[in-house]
Amino acid sequence: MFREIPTVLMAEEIIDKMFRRAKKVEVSLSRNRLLMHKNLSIAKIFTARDVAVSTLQKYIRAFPYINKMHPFYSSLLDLLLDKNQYKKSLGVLKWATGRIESFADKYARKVKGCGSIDDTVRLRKEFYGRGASILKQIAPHLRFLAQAREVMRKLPDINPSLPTVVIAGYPNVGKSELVRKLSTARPEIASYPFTTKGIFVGYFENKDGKIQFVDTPGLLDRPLEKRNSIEKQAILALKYLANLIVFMFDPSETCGYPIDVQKRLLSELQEQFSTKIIVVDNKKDLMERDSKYLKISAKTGEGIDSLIKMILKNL
Ligand SMILES: Nc1nc2c(ncn2[C@@H]2O[C@H](COP(=O)(O)OP(=O)(O)OP(=O)(O)O)[C@@H](O)[C@H]2O)c(=O)[nH]1
Ligand SMILES: [Mg+2]
Repeated sequence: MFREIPTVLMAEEIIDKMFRRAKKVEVSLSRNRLLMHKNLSIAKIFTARDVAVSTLQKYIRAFPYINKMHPFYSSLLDLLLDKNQYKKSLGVLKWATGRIESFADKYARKVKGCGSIDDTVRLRKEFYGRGASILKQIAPHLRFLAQAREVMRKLPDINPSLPTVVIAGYPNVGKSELVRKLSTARPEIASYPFTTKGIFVGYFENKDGKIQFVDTPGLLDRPLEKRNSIEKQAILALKYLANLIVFMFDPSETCGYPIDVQKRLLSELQEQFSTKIIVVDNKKDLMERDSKYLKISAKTGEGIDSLIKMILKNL
């Protein structure tokens, strides 16, 4: 989703790049030495400006507007980073490009009108100083955006237009295992074998189409305001993405949580979301209880075909 956001250079790095490029600038020799030096200084000023402005503009274009994102992503980002700071930092970058552009124009004009070779050099250096100082001023914002990029790059690629099944339940009941089994395409969760810390996605595809499975971090049964950011991510997935929810019980309680608290979580979700919920009992290979729910084993794959049929019927 946000993988194409480029690496954000720090202020010092942009300044270095500006000077390096400007240093390489040459102009054709001319008998009129003053004119030649004026042209050289102006060319260097504009080169330095272009490096700074194009770098900043690249970031301004690459970081998407939070308000224009799918609500799942905008709420997720709101959870994971400071949304106001994000907007502010991008605004500050825009401000900086304007300042650098207007300084470049101003100093180019001064160079044009100056009367000595020494002045062309002095004015050019003065412009460099101004440009560098603007970049230093925005250093905290570049740092923030570099961090935001790290957060954003790790967000899952979710296609909100695909039929989406979100798997919910207590931690360790086997949600990730199930998404792995249900997915025909290799899910991203493969690299997180134990506990899911974020949202991961798998896909099931057959001749009738494609279904998106969203594996969520385990939810504990507690009020929203007490939930940590990992649990809140799960809630957002349920709220904004789910066309269908699969709620998973672990009757064996090897997940570490008694069945009663798992039941309470199910009731809570039923109250909170109007989305259809399919309930399954997992870890059938370990134990089965007397219940009306479909019994599966995410580990051995038992019951998975029936579950897929149920999902297809309900989507
Ligand atoms: N015996 C047995 N073990 C299972 C089954 N399903 C999952 N497990 C095991 O239970 C443990 C937890 O499985 P996960 O899929 O990571 O559980 P999860 O619900 O994704 O956990 P969180 O991401 O922490 O919420 C793993 O060791 C799995 O191998 C099952 O059907 N039978
Ligand atoms: Mg998991």
